[in-house]
Amino acid sequence: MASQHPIAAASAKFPKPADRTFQYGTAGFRMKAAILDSVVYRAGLLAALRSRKLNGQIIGVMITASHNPPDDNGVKLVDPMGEMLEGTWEAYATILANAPSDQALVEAYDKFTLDMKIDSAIKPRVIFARDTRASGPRLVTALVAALEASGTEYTDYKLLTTPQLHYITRCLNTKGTTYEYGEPNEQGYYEKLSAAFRAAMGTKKFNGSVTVDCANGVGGPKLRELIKYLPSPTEGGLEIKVVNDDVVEPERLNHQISYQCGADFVKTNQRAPPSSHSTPLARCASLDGDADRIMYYFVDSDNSFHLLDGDRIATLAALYIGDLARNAGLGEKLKVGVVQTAYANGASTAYITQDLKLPVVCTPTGVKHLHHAATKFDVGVYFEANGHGTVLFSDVALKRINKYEPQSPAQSSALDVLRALTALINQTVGDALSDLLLVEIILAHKSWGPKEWDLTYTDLPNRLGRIEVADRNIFKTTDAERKLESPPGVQVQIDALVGKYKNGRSFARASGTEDAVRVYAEAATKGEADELAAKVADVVK
Ligand code: 16G
Ligand code: ZN
Repeated sequence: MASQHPIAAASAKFPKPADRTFQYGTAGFRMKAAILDSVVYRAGLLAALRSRKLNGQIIGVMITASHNPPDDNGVKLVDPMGEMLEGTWEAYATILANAPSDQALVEAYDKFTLDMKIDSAIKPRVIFARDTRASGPRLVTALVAALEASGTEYTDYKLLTTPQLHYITRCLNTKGTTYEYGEPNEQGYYEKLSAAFRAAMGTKKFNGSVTVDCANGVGGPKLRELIKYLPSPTEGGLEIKVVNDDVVEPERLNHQISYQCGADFVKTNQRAPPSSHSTPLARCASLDGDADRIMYYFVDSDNSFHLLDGDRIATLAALYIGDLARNAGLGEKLKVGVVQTAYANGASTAYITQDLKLPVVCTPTGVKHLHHAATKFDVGVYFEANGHGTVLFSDVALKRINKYEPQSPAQSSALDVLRALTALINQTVGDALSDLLLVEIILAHKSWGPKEWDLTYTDLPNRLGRIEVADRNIFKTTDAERKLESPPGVQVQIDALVGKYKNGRSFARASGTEDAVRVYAEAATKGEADELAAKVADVVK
């Protein structure tokens, strides 16, 4: 018998569960960690192919399941500029993951090499990292086996937040070019953020503290590390109180019941994690399990809870950056735009278009869609309501900002802050740590507490529901998920219902991560929003 192909030989150690079909979805592959070994092995092969196809540029691989429970895990690929894997390659990932045997896997791998004219002489290069889940080290073994079987040069960055891996990927691929992004290591990340933070802060002093719930995930130790690089509260710096940063017991991660922590807990339960001990009007924030999402919140003097979600961060950033651009004398030269999804509260959209007078684009759910749309503006602010987002500065915008000669001291100081923000804000992907510092800088410069921020507009009451259906795949949307084109006739019924409610708006879409359909509704009062959601759910069932 001929000796076995190294890829098949290594694959035999990570057999594919016969009864499973896998799909590279909006956030890569994600499922129970126990059945993920073959998927990670095969994702490693795809990373090697992708690197070869891009002439040996470095591809990132992140092992994380973000806000999911501790016994889940996942894997996703990062493209050379730190962006998410290009859409067409998601299908290749799915094909490799589902190859029924080791031999079929080698055939698919060889076929991709041939079809895409990939030069096998090129040495692939891959870097990877993981979050704090207990299954991480085991899955790394599967990944390394794939990288070795495919002749890939690799570096293990161990524990990182997802955005840190995106950052390092971009740094490595731009090193020595005019687009150099930073030092390609964790320390370089903290140094870049802290230098930008100090520059943006200028002589401003911080008022009060911010309490950050780290979901007992990788964001905890990384935030503690970042704090070491930031100006201390005694120097007028920001006081950051870290809570829920226990990564020794991985089962505490994102825990909604006993340990009550994380961005999802806050959004779902509309209350602060008990450990944040929030006092009236104190700033609080929660991260998710891999620190790419952040939610702010506070309790008012009457103890009512107020969530400041991704829509709020987007509007705050758009307001402030728009003002800075005008004050720096670049108002006409920097077109600021905001990208949202259908989940954005209608009041936030109205505020952006009517008060801030900025354009809004709506895209389907999933960071890659928002990110892509944001690149079309000089300054593209994008956030999902769930707290994932960032602000992108185009190359043209960066040149204008960096070259502009200020005409007055006022222009000069606005320009300094604007320049600092272009370095403070992670340009690769939404980053909870970078977003945290951004929000704090803006609030400090505006001398705003959470209440003033909250008062910029009033959210329309809304309701999000989850409906189990026989087959979610029959639900096909159009118009950035705001309308259903299939099943036929359903949209007409939704429209008729919406028409009966003041400020009514509702849509239904199949979830990309769960076997369910989500229904969102908003209306003038809470009772009406609940009623509309329930009626639309009845139509969908
Ligand atoms: C994924 C997406 C997230 C989106 C969510 C929607 C990324 C990195 N993550 O987690 O942005 O909000 O899916 O989930 O793109 P759904 O399709 O189940 O509603
Ligand atoms: Zn996440």
